[in-house]
Amino acid sequence: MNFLLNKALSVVSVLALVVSFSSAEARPGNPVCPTGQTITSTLSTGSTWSMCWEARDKEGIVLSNIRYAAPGQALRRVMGEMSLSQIQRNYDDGSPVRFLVTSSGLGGNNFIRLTSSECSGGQLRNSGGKPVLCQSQKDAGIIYKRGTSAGVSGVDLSLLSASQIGEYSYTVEWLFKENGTIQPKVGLSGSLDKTGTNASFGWPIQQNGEVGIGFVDNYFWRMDFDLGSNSSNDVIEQITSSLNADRTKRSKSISTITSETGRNFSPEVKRFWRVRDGSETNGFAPISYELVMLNYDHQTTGSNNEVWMNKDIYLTKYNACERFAADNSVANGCGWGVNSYTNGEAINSGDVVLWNRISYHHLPRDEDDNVIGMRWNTFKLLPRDWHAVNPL
Ligand SMILES: [Ca+2]
Ligand SMILES: [Ca+2]
Ligand SMILES: [Ca+2]
Ligand SMILES: [Ca+2]
Repeated sequence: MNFLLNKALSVVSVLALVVSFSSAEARPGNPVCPTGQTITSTLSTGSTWSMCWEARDKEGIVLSNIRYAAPGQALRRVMGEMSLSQIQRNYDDGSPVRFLVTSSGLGGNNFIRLTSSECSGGQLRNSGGKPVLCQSQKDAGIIYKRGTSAGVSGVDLSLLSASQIGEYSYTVEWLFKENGTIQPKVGLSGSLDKTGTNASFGWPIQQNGEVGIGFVDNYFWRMDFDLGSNSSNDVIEQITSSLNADRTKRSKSISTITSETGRNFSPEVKRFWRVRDGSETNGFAPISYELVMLNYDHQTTGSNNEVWMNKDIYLTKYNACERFAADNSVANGCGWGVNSYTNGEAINSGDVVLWNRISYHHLPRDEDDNVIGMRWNTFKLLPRDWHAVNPL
């Protein structure tokens, strides 16, 4: 009787949440997606991905309740919600900073209508009657190979959308791999929107001396990891592998991050971070996901003394109003961006959000005249001890 009453109350409270928050702020707590917003895909080895998708005016495509199952295993939640939460544009000539996600938005009218030929073999998903998302499977090549036996190959689940913001286009593609890896990518294309005459700030692209002005795009990804069945017991660890004084050995150390902070990657000590569950295991070790930096050769702190640009990642306690990494609405007492979200709250065994920034400096080439070939920027989320053996 108590159980039934509790269930009834929890259903009522879920309904109340759905009613009381706008869709942009709703916390996915219920694994049932709104009608038509479910994505499930079984890959060639038998791995399965399941999630909800939503088209928002600002962030474009937002994914929630992302769950993964290795072949023959049960679905386990990885992420509560994931979004491209800001694109910050800084021009090399010192022109004013732009926040493209909040000032223009990747969604709404800025979504580019996708055609069936752009989604060959896949399925187009509509928002407001417009095809904005292509769900498909793509050849991912060899997953592993050993000795002379045939290698094992697989496919990726690909979710792709494209947006036009002024002269530039941004293509966002999420890859979900057989082994549980998530790889979000942003592709810059379109046309240069700023030209000048001073080659110090760019690159000549016309015989008359016209210069394409360089710029840095910073892609901020917001990842509300919610590992396993409990979203409030996740732990962040920092792992380093440091050379000893005579540079003959490399020693690993692990530290738990107990309160909100911003951190920087370090190739020298191989510093990285993982989110691990506080209780669930693979039967032996705690399940976790690690952040794998890629394209770090372009990472930069940016101009204008922007303090939030001094860190690569931020780790914060979940707060529904903390939606954009920068230029967030400060109505209702919410912070402006990641630096203000990072205000000392405890995150040890809690509901954590990981913010990752990837910089890309575009120094124009003559080939950008008059369309820029796609430039991709990406990183990976890699399972660490999600399985006790290679699940494939
Ligand atoms: Ca030219
Ligand atoms: Ca958890
Ligand atoms: Ca905080
Ligand atoms: Ca979380």
